[in-house]
Amino acid sequence: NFQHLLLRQEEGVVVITMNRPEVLNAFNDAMLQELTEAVEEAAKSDDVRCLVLTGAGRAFGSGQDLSAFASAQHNAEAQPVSEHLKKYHRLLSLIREMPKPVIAAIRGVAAGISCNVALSCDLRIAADNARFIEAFARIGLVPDGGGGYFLPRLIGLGKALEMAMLTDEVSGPEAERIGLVNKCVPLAEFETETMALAKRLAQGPTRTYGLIKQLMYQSLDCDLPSALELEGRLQDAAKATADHREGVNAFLQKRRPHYSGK
Ligand code: T3D
Repeated sequence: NFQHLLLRQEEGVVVITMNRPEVLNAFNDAMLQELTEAVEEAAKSDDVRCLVLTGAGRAFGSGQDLSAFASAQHNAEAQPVSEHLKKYHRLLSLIREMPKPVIAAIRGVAAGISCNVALSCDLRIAADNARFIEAFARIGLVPDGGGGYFLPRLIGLGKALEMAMLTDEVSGPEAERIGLVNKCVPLAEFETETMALAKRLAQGPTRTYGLIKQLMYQSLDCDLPSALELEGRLQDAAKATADHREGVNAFLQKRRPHYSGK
């Protein structure tokens, strides 16, 4: 039972909705902690084969709750912000490392660290009213929550610097054009399209998706010989899955595969 999250599960998909709509789902400590717990549970559960992260009301999220942030700043015993950021880092690592797909579904604004939590997910679907804002420099901060890592890798260094320095809003259609999101859809179709994508992934070869995440994310940061060595190891693992055998059998029998996620 969560105070600041809504959870629902349907056909192997768990939808986690950040639920502080009165502040556009800004992160306070409690919501961050609950989200980390919910993501950790979803990562462990065999019944969950795809996770969707979204926001209640008119926004995905407005970043760190600035009222909580301001009061902490005025506390003489406040810990350094780098200590506080470790709590976000745990969430980001869980999302990247969980061996199943994670989708960020963005309607309305995604600002500051909420934007970067969305960027840490494997796929992003946006409504056409989405607004992505790397708001940090507006209040004299550098992009945190992995922004300096995810942004240039997704959209290239030039665009990353532009978003971080100018802090201008990027719309949903523009986000799709520059590769910040995979797909932008009309607001009226947003929920249907999100669930269709999530259910499609939940019916896929889950273990292989986990291996694909490992291959892509580790290859980004290593040289070609290491990437090819990694590819060999991961393909050995994929070859040993029940879903690989099912995929080949289904092809030979000219039928649709039924993947168990194993
Ligand atoms: O502590 C650490 O670990 C450091 C980490 C920092 C990471 C960060 O995320 S820094 C960036 C923090 N976020 C921002 O700077 C964004 C602040 N919000 C805005 O600039 C605007 O609200 C938006 C551009 C996101 C949306 O604008 P708009 O016009 O659509 O909505 P609004 O009217 O500004 O907001 C609606 C309400 O939400 C409003 O409250 P009210 O007036 O109705 O009572 C507003 O104050 C509240 N709200 C929006 N964002 C936040 C917030 N309240 C607290 N914290 C927020 N981040």
